Amino acid sequence: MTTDIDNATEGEDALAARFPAGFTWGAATSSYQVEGATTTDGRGRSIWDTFVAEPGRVVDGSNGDKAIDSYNNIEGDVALVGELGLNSYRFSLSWPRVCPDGDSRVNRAGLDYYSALVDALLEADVTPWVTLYHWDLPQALENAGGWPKRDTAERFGEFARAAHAVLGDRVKHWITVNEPWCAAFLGYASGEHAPGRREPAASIAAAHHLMVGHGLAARAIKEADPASTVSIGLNFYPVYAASDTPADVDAARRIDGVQNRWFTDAALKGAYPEDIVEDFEAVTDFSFVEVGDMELINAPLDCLSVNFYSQFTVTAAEGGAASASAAPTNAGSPWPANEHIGFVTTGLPQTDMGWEIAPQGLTETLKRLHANYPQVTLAVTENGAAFPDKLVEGQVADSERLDYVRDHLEACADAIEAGVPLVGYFAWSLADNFEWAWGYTKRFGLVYVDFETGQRVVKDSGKWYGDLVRQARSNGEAK
Ligand code: IFM
Repeated sequence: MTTDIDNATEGEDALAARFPAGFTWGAATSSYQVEGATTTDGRGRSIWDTFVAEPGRVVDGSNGDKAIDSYNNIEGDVALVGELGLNSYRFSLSWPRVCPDGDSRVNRAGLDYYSALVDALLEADVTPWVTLYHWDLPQALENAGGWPKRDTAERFGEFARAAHAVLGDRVKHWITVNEPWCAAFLGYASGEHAPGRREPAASIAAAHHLMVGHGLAARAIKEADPASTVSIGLNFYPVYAASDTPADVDAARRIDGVQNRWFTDAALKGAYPEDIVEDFEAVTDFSFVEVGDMELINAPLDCLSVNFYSQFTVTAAEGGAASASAAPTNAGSPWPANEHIGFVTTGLPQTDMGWEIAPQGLTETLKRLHANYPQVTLAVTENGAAFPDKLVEGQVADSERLDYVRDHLEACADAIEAGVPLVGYFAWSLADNFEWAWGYTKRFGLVYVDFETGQRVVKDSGKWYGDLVRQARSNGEAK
């Protein structure tokens, strides 16, 4: 006779067996969301420090001043990564911690923190994956015009070089820019993210300069260490039309184009998709694109980092949520050409963000990316879900998150079996943290954090993920 628990264990063994030896198993965080210590050891001000201080920008009026205090807790956080059995950890560098004024002056104390984190990870046999830009632009660069200005991209290339000069002997996996879609369009078009500007034309220039910055950073890292793995982190969503009317089908084309093809085609084909260029021409003349930019953006990449959470269904008809703030998802309304596109729900279960749970969309996305860009390996560098967790008698029984992670890992295994060169999976996030404009109201962690005391408790989903990872890694060693 088997019990439910036996069945669950058999299911997990079977899932673990579907991943290849050497697979990267990780969890991810980002600097502003976890570090705190925003004025410590010479860190400069970032656009998020400014943004959160403006009334109404963050739903609970909170900020990242303390976050989950990871800056002062290297040992504890690395121990958690070890407790989960992970072989990799993805974190980002705070640019203003390294370059407080965004210029060539490097703050050695800031780099010392990352150096100590890297050493602690390596000591624990955990491979660091470092993201260079996860949205905390030095305020000094925003004061000079921000990402819509080309100079910001040049400064980013210098920052990448400086960071690599200190960490590159030990860090071999680099992600240049995380989710430029959010940085450009939520930051400069819908204004929901820092710096909170609502300037459609500038947002498209920002998107371009984020990609120029990506190219400059990729080149700097590859020049310094040709053996390193360079990647860019992009967020993908399958996009469906709400109906087969030509207007809805065109709405889906436009959202798919800006969300799934704009950055990927630039990085991996060296050209922006023509249909979206035509859409954007309604608001910009592209005079910010210089000769040689597309070749630079098309710098050889080793890996494409895939962040995946949900799917979109869109309509051109009245009745859908018309803007990012009203949308059931985080989908922005980044430029006037889509101001009549709405986002509709389809009845699927949703997370606490209101994001539909659609794991088969991850398989679909990975297969599509491999078909369109066969030259790179793929890694899922973010995947996870917010739910309103409760700590009860020392336990967080987050079965919905556990199911979410398991179903998305099944989706990854399906993609691998279909021939997709998927090399890794990072859960978002290692621990509950500051969820941008949602403050501390949304919990994504595998580890629960008491935001008052900083106490960490591994949730049931984290325990489950840890067991799966240990099983998969031991299978790999036996192979
Ligand atoms: O918390 C964010 C992360 O910073 C970027 N990707 C999406 C996550 C969940 O919203």
